[in-house]
Amino acid sequence: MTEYFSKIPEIKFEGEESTNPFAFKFYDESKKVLGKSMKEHLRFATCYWHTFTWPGLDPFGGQTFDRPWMQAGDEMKMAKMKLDAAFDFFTKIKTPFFCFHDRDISPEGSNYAETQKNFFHIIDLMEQKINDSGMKLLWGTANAFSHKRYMSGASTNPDPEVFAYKAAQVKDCMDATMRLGGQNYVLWGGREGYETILNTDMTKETANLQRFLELVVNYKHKIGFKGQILLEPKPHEPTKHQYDFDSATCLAFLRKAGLENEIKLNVEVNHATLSGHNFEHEIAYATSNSALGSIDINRGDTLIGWDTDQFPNNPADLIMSFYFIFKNGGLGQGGMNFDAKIRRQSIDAEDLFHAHIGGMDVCAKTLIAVEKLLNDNVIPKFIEDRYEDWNKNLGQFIHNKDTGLDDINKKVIDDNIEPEPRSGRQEYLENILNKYL
Ligand code: XLS
Ligand code: NI
Ligand code: NI
Repeated sequence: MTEYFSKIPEIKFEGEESTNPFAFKFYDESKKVLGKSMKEHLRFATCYWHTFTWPGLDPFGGQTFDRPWMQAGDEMKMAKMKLDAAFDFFTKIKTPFFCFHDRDISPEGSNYAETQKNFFHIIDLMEQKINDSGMKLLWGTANAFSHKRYMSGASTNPDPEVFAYKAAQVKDCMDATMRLGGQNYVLWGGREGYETILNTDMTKETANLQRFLELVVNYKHKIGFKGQILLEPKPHEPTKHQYDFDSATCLAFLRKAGLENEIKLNVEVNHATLSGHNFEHEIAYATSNSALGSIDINRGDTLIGWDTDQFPNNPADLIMSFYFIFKNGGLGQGGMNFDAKIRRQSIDAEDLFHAHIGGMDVCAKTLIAVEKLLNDNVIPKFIEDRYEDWNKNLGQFIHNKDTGLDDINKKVIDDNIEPEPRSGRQEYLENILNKYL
């Protein structure tokens, strides 16, 4: 048993006036908002990779964290110590869910059979911990991007052996996710993209990616996995051109493959900003196409160009995304995974708690704001009214399947149509939104 988090108490809700840094100020898990408890709406997950595995690297510097399970030595012993610490953390922070990659929880062996043995050994222990603690698994995923075998991609690698290796990993990880009661299975492309067209057959690579997704969906049905399969868009990092650039690109890919009813999206804040959109655009796109599965919550830094994966700290960044999520009935089987890491100077055990407490409070505060926004109905009503004329004669005429371009042309002349420009009222709406923050 590791003592790493032993000095930190269980985190409880104390309210806005509390000065206790180890207490929630806004996240009151049983508080009812929009008809459900905060816990049920927000469905928070702690992620295993950034929180317990990431050693504090940046592009110019090495490890800064010195966790007991990061020492040299018997790797399986370290993996078990990490598992103990992780469940200790979960039960104190009380995110109801967690997420993991296969390689976060157990080390590679000298061949795949040994890797598989290591993995299922930890899965057995994890299953026990889940049963004892009541923690739930939001999603599992396979890491097919860190090892050098994946440097030229996994399912888009020119070498079919690499494809096969990834497929082997994903099969095991899907089995484990199902066994642990996982509610989703996530596929983040990692290196599914390319660096230079000089050495790349894009047609072949994308056909192989499609084949891989088909294999995953077929296997889901074969084993009777009830969770959602989710694709996580990201525009670049690691590769220059990712095939899963953003929500629109992923959806176009899924539709071409005929898999749009089988695979939904796991949308991440910092990936949205890296793609030149923002999170609310990505969420609005996903919800308007009934494709939102789950979200990875974090933030980037406008002054740093890479995926800094910081914890969210500003409701203004999230409010419109939450608006689209909760206006559309919430996250369903998905959740909010803190795919976020503390800064590399935040080296203490308690820093992990400050980060999660802050992130959970910011999301709770945003949810409360969205409840007011929806109940006051000023912004939703404004949007509805702005498109109101589409319910009237002309709108219906345009949508009538018997109407042609020539009929519309004739109508413009016959009815002497002269559109009057109308204000978009952006500043007025920004002032209204400001009231809720
Ligand atoms: C990386 C991704 C990754 C996925 C899981 O940028 O966000 O963490 O969520 O593989
Ligand atoms: Ni990310
Ligand atoms: Ni992510």
